[in-house]
Amino acid sequence: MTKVIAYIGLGSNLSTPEVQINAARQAVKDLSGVLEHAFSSLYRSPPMGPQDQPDYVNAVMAINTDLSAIALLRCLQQIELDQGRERKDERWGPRTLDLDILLYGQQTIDQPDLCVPHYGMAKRAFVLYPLAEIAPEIEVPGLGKIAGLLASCPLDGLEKVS
Ligand code: ROI
Repeated sequence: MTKVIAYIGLGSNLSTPEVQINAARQAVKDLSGVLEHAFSSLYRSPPMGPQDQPDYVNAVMAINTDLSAIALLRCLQQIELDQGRERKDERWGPRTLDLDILLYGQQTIDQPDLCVPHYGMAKRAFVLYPLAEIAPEIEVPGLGKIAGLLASCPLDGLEKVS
């Protein structure tokens, strides 16, 4: 089966976020049908959305995979649950772990529970900057080259932490 490079956004703002991100990285690496291709630095940023929650730690991971996009999504959702993610009613509330498929090769996917490229990525510094660090030449389907996206995305308090 053909391998695809997929990009995953990782985020956490509860239960020692760095620990959550590193554990999630290992869990993704342990999936069968997945090889790690690259992993960005960790970045800290104030919450986008409700402000009465802790700062987030974010990173982006590139993998080489023969899992379908939906199979990958299900695996990522299981990792979120394994790391104590609770689905609350509050929109944009704090979370132990968020794993989003940002890109899946050059494919555009529009399904009820999976939208790729990720719908909010062009406006999110905490996604674009780590992505650009590991894929400076990447083209986001429908949105253009990463350099152009970065140029119109303010840092919004994003800082590299490691
Ligand atoms: N804000 C930041 N800075 N980082 C995130 O990963 C993040 N994730 C979210 C919301 C609540 C939108 N805010 C975020 O889901």
